[in-house]
Amino acid sequence: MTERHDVLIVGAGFAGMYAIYRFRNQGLDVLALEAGSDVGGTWYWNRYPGARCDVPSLEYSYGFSEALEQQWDWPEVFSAQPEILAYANHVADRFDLRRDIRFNTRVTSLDYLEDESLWRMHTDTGERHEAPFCVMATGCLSVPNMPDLPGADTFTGRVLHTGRWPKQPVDLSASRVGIIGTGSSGVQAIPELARQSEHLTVFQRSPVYTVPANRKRMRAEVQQEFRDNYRKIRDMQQHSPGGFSGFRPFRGEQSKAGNDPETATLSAVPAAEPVGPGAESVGILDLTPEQRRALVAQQGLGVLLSFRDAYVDPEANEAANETFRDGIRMLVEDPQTAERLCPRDYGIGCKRQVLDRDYYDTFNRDDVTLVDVRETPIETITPRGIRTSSGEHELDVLIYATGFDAMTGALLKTNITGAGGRRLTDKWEHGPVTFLGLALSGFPNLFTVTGPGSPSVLCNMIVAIEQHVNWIGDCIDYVRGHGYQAIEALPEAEDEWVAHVNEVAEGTMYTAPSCNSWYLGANIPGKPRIFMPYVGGYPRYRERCEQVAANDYEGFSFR
Ligand code: N01
Repeated sequence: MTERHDVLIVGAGFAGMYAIYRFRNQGLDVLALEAGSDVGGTWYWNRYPGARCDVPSLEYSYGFSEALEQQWDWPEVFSAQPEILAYANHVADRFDLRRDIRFNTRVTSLDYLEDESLWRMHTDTGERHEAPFCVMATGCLSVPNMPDLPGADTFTGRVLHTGRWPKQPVDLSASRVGIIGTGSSGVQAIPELARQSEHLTVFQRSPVYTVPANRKRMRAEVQQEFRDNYRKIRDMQQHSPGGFSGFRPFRGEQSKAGNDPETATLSAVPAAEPVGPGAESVGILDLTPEQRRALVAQQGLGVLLSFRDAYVDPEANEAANETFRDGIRMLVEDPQTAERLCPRDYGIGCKRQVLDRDYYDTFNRDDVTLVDVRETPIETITPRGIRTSSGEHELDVLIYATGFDAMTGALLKTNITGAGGRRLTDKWEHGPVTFLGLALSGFPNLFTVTGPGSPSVLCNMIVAIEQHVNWIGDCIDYVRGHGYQAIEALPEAEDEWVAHVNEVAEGTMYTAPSCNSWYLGANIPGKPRIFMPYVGGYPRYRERCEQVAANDYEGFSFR
């Protein structure tokens, strides 16, 4: 039997949840399909020890409901995964979202029926649904990357991935644990795993530039000041490159938003910590190496993120990198381990900034071993552990913190076939092509929330999600209101947008030849090397979306 709806939504993370609320409120009959057994998306799947958000919770929260803003209490400035998931659950309860969600249901295919102007969906539970509109709220980091290591399936101990952490508590107290990967997930998990396990072995391929996270509890007066100013704060978010207001009530001042997306992200990172010396005016090259080291000794490694020249000038970047390495040498007692932890072949600003709690200190513990797999490569996984070129490391538990097939992974896995039988896998053979990261030519009435080509992961995700869902909701109303059956991005609009996305990324550290990040798809063998998010800043992007809508959806065709 086929169920018929107005809009099908794939995913019930923060994007899917808001889409249900928004579309329902405009009178549409919606159904969301979710592979997990409950809401929360990223925060549902990533339950590994130490998981927390790198955006302040008062900003990483929905702005669509004033009552919600006024009533939800955040326990910490940067909340941990359980709190964020509790918030998602509260939102689902409060707005009765679950009645329109089919859980434990994975979408296996989506086909566009041109004659009927309908999307037909099949699921792994054997259901069939149809709707004129389909919204992919599948998240940017939702398909875990499992590296293809020889012997991987011979390991007889327990295997876990940080992005698919079990719901039941994992007791590691008597376990020798190995972890592969030192990105954001690994860096957050490693100190906790060291505390929880008998022994931890860290298999590191690329060392990381990580800075201490803000660890402050939420003060009632801070939360209240946010509540009192929320409308202004939401407006400030709309004008900030990274979607952060930078509102700092505890200092009795409101910082102005940064000038580029990543530094805006970073400015949110040490927001409650001392920031660099007149960060806007002083370049790192204006300081002597001794002055730079003294600054790090006094203020911590995070201070190096506040030098804007380090993000655009290779010489300044290397000065920051070298000062960072000196900082690691100060923090890690064993000189050999310290050297192994020093990143050398890429610079600060190439990858998503990593935040930690006690990361470098963890390597001063006797029960933690660092294995540099560039120096001693992994030869094979064995039934008992991991054998590198220097010998076997016996393990009871092997954890992959090896990241995700980011931004395109979930969309390509869904088996989407558009008009004329064209498959998305073919359209994106050489990398993702979209108009505004929202729509695709050849795929009428299909929308992507925070898709490739939109600010997405370079922006406060909740701000980006709300903007996209609102735009899509308005667009659906426009199509229906004008009696059209379908809207579709024009190929030339798509080409022009993709060229612009590439142009603004050029010359930044993100696309430096030495940089190999998941932003570029470089973490997945064979994935085309394309810088996927839009780096031109959220306000510029938002204004372009608004202009398209105001001009009767220029760049789209209607049927
Ligand atoms: O994934 P990653 P992640 N052998 O791709 C290594 C968000 N996030 O899950 O760099 C050995 O960054 C790989 O090594 P290399 C955030 O946006 C946010 O950690 O490719 N190692 C790397 O060290 C983040 O950027 C938060 O050489 C292998 C690691 O695995 C994004 O998610 C918390 C390997 C993967 O790092 C992804 O972070 C967590 C192999 N075959 C995540 N394959 C917060 O909000 C891969 N690696 C704080």
